Amino acid sequence: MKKILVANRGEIALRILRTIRKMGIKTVAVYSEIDRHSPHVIFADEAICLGPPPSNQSYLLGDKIIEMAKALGVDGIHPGYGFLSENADFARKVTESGIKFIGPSPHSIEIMGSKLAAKAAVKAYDIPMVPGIDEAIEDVEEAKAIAKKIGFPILIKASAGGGGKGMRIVEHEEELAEQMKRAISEAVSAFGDGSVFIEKYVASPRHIEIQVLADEAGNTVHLFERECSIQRRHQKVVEEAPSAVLTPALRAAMGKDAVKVAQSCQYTGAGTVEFLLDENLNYYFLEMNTRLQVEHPVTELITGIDLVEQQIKVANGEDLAFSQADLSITGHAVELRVYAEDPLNNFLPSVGNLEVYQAPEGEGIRVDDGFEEGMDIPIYYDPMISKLICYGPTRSAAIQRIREAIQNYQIEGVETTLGFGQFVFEHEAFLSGNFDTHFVKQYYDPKHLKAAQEERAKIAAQVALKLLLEERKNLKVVAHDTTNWK
Ligand code: MV4
Repeated sequence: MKKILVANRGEIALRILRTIRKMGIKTVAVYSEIDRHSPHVIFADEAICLGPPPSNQSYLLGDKIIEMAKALGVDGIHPGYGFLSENADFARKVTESGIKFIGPSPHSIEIMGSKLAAKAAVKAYDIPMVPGIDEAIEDVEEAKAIAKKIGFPILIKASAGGGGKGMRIVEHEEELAEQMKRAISEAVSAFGDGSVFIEKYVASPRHIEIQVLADEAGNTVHLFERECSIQRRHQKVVEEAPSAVLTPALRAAMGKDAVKVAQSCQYTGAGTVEFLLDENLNYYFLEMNTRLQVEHPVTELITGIDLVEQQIKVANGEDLAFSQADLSITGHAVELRVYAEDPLNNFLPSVGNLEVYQAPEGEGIRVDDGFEEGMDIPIYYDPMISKLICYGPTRSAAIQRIREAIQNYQIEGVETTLGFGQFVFEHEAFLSGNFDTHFVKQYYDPKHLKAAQEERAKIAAQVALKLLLEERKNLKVVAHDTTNWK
């Protein structure tokens, strides 16, 4: 490939463009009117305006992007994450127009986009699944019988759902009919597909996902796990690799199963297989994400592999240059998503101007961002400002480094999740590795940040007072000297 277009914005567009350039390939950016001066646009060799800020008039205009790509002689399109990245129709149209889609086939995207189709695909591969059913259910009496068999509490899930949308917990038989009716109507209005199914509810799971890579020749490897349990309302906030709780044997078993999941849909490129891990370290396949994930950098830091480079090589028809035996984990990486959100005010988006923006620098610190000082955070898109990723030889070294990096990260003009991240990285449950997906709900209260803020204000006041007193002393000396000096 000689020229690649990145159909995305913000930090991920810039991160992908950097690898494309590193590979000696020409870069094309796209942007909406409000992103005209964004770093990803400035960085690229060429850039195309797609239209007004709303996504459906810019970054979601697949046909327009393909048309522009053809006009510029682009031979590959990278969709990043979000927007068009998991749109099978877009992937198909890109390929049909003679351009390489840097991602899996439309077939893989379609199968894994439906939870029921995914369950059907992996059925023959002997992958551990949460007890439940693998077909859509409509009849309430039938649902009751199944729920009684697997035991309450159960979870009703939408087949087309994702990120927790359309999920309902049912604790008792009496609520089932009502909850099922709601789940179906929610699924119809949100996804245009009312198929729901039932699973046993795993009460205190960890969210562990395995990164996989596959080439067109059928070589499939895994790049170990990422721990993503620290999230609020299905939005991940802190991720790390490796997980503090996986043993080498468990890691190998989950890795092997993730590879099988990828093979079940003839997967190519980079993908992520999600598992739930219960308190007894039993794991269950949940779903597969057919895109590059936000948290991919932690995997890059512990494996030394540039995942975007691998995506491009695979899309170009090249075989993977390494096998499973060549891969190993070195050190530990932690990531904090820095959102323009107010952790003191229920994480409400806090858009505005980045009056001060200074990212930390140093050994073992990586910041993936797409904004600069003075820029506005637009209201139209996801409010993530950047990802702060720190690496160290051990978990505690990586955590120590990110705590210092957070202190050296200066952002003013908008509220951010930096302080919230500090709360996580100082929390005993996080430090001991003894946490699950309920961490935020269980431990976080804005009062913790308020207390930390007041403590900082107190120290600042004391330092200011000390400086003032010293200055007064100095002034006195000067005044005294002056009077005696003839
Ligand atoms: C579950 C579960 C418990 N039991 N399935 C949430 C999003 C979607 N990917 C699947 N999710 C869950 N499925 C069973 N059978 C709990 C969750 C879940 C969750 C999973 C991963 C990370 C964070 C989560 C937060 C709440 C619920």
